[in-house]
Amino acid sequence: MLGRPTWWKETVVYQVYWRSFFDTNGDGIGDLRGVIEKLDYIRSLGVDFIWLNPFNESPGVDNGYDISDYYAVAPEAGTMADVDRLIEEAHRRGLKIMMDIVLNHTSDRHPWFLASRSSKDDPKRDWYIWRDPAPDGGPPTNWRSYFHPSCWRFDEATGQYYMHSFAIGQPDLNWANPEVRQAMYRMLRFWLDKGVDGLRLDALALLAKPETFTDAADPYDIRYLTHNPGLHDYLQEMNREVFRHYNIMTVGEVAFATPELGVLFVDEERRELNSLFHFEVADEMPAWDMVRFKRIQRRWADALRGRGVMGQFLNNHDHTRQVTRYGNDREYRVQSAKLLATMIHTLPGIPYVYQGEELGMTGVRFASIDDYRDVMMKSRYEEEVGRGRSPEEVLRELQPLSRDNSRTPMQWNAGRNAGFSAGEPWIRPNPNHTAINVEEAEADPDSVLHYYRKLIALRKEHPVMVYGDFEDISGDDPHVYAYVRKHGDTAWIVVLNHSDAPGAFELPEPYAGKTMQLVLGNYADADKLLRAGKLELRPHEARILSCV
Ligand code: TEU
Ligand code: CA
Repeated sequence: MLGRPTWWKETVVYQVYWRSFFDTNGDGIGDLRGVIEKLDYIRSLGVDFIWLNPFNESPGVDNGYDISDYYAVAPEAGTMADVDRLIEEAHRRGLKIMMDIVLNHTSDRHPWFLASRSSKDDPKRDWYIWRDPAPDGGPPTNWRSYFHPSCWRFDEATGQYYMHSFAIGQPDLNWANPEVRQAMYRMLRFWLDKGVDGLRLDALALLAKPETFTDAADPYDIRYLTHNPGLHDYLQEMNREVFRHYNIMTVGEVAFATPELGVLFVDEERRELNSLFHFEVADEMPAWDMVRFKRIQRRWADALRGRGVMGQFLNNHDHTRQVTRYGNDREYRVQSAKLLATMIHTLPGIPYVYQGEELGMTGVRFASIDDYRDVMMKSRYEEEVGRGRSPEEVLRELQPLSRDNSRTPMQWNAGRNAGFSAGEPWIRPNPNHTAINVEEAEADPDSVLHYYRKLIALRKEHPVMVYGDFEDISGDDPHVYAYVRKHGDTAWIVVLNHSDAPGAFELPEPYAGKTMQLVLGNYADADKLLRAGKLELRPHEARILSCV
């Protein structure tokens, strides 16, 4: 169902949020040398690709997504020599490197923006989005930013507002200007010529701005910031000018993508991107809803069948850890983490593992807003408290989805700072690192970690996991999810009981009564061979069965 065989369709990606991964110099911030030191660990998982969050020079307003020099490495991350060595050492181990590229905005300290804001006549003025104040002197429109009540910031020097879809320190570039586009293509070639094997393209849906700058009926529904006319012209041009000249994998971060919109980005015939992330789950589905999740998967599978590919993930550096948000991180943490992994790795698409997910790491609740670092959470907190609401109540409300849930240090061992740093970490470690950590997980044959290794290894042996067609056979059952992946003579049935209660699943024709072999399950004592009519399932039980 994933069309013609291609290397990047067969990959598994491991996301490294380097500033929280491993600190080698005791400044409390993870670094590129830390990634190099842990390459053997990463390789031991069986993954193919490492996605590194941005490591370019940046004032750090949004943890590196505000770039002030695309050609320089942030000093806290390391040096250009470290990048070169990381690429080399990764390649030596058969691992590929995916860079995270921020195209929509720069830092407000980037020389381009400094020039742009200096005068209305500056040649770089048109590189950003400047507008006159509204007649009352206020912002040009009522649009919100992802992080702030308005996406407009008044600039005294020239008496105009600039647009920032994210933080105030992240002014949006004007992609309608061909000079901006060429500058970005040049930058992409620079990194690809270094040997980078893949690109994760940040906030891609926002590149093209609305055609008219008028108030939105509902400013909170920020879809107006995305999918505007011109976007696909830019992507086709980017592909012509850059992507098609390299043997790379590209993945677009596409907010508010529906299957209908999504196919426009990844349809192989259109030659834009290889794959995308949609956010129908991570951003748009606040709490776990199995029926809704199944529909999302069915709709995407139907839209992309034979045409294109998507990434499968439930968490990343912007979203609360999956076992906490969607599973049960208490009584069933281990089984639940394994069930979610089984699902992500057996649904059609390219699976992504976010650092620490392979340990079943959980979200965090810090006692005070001062322990949080995330610019998005902090500015929402200020906005709500500024309205006169109780600070405690606002904190409680923001904690479950704070982006810091996934940004606490990687838990290497039970020791000081989870083994992450010898210094004072930039963000506090999750106190549960004493029980949940790599060292413990290595020693326990039933750990989430060992399960991930088995799951990832399976993909290398069984093309059905990559190329198999997908059919949901569980209808709208609110707890049990069952589907078939079929490829040539191979038919796999995945059965998942996403519930704290036992469940059952009756296999439909033509599978009822067939003999099946257990490929992998998350309960050690599950039957290895069974003639299945009705399957009895324990809480959070996951089984991959193969028809024999
Ligand atoms: O996120 C952009 C984004 O569009 C949102 O979908 C994201 O889910 C948001 O943070 C709400 O949860 C990207 C990066 O992943 C994020 O870390 C950056 O802050 C942002 O772009 C700006 O560069
Ligand atoms: Ca460091």
